[in-house]
Amino acid sequence: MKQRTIKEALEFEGVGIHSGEKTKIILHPEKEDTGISFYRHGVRIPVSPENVVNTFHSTDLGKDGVVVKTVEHLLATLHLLGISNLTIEVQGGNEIPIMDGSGYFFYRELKGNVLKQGSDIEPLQIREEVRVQRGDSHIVALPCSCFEITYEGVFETYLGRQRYTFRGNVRDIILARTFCFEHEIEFIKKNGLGKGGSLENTLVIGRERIYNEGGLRYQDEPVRHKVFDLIGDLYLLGTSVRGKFVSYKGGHSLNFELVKALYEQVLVA
Ligand code: P76
Ligand code: ZN
Repeated sequence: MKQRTIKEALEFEGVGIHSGEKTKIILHPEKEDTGISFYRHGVRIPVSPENVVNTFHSTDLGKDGVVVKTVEHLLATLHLLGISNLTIEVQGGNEIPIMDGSGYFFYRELKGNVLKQGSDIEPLQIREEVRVQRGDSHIVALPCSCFEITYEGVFETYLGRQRYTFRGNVRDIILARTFCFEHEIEFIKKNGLGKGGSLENTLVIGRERIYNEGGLRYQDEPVRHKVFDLIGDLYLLGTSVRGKFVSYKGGHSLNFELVKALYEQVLVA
């Protein structure tokens, strides 16, 4: 697989879902073998499991006291496009703009701007089964030359049990928005999170109905979004991944446990 960057700098502006602050990000092309990093207040934060500082309701990176929150949706879009060399400058707030809650805006602007570079990059190949578990949640990674992700969720609402498998068609997940349950909002707000959350950027799910006008974009939109989140968290490894993944009720913390286990395998190899 060829390394990729973008043809020209691109900007996005919007609020952070958790901080509520307005932030501008500028994506800059980078040379081969640079990798992906965030850049804020003069500090470069390479995308790596070593720089993860939080996984509670978002995946946040940090280094030398500088933090960039909620990187997962942008990373998922970059992973899907195979963009491997890029600097993301973060101005104003410290959180990646949530846009409409999905990867759609990032994907729409980036898609026609991908630039293939000369050198190859080896995707990280799952070579043996890896399993992480916490309580009744688990994620299994299995060897496969494919990239396939299954997510199964059990929701305490009329949504019930949903299961979805992604087999590579970006259109099937790119519009899936982040979501929250009405009965969780108070707890989330008490933790100082979700300050930028609204019906413009989040699917708000009540016990009996969806609050957003227009309803769902896919009948199983929440599990499609969970697949999207896992694609983003896997890109913390810094390279595309090849394998089959099955997540049962996983979230960012368990995704990160898997990433650490895979990272250790790469380090010893
Ligand atoms: N999101 C995760 C995710 O997508 N990670 O990548 C998540 O845990 N969130 C994001 C949304 C937050 C809660 C935490 C949120 C959003 C909206 C509101 C509150 C919290 C609200 C509201 C509102 C309701 C009615 C009227 C007006 C505003 C998960 C999905 O994995
Ligand atoms: Zn998400």
